[in-house]
Amino acid sequence: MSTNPLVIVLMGSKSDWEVMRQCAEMLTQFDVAHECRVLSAHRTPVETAEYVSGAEQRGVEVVIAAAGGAAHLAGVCAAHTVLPVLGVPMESASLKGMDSLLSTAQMPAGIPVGTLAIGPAGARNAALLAVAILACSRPPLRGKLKEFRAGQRAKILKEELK
Ligand code: RP5
Repeated sequence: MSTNPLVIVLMGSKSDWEVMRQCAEMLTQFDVAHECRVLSAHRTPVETAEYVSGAEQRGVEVVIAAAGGAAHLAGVCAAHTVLPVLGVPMESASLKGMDSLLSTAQMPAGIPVGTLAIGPAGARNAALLAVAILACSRPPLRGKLKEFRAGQRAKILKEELK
């Protein structure tokens, strides 16, 4: 789904895709047009800056950026746009994602990154938060979000422990 994306989903490596596809799937579930790309803050710094700088002009409203280690992709994205940037820390081999979490969350004042949880929960919640942001000016989307919450509630309430 990539025609006139409202949300762009960036990740620092294809190795992040297994987790970040859950973000894309959630956006698809809400029929939110999005575009997913691998772009790295340190391996493709120029291309990352160009892509994110041009996002607003393309009609993008939310940027989601996922990275592992101290790669700091979300912060770099936020430096190049005033669109809301949501960061998803990827679980890393050596520090289990604590490095990713801190490099994404601990932005100095002035350039914010809304940081989600490490890994799959963060990937899914980034999509849900993007939907909530978009829903501020799209009542039908807000309706879908309420339906989603109602579905979760119903699922919990019918659980039986045997
Ligand atoms: C980061 O480095 C990526 O976001 C990824 O999580 C991590 C490892 O990348 P690969 O070495 O698997 O490409 O930039």
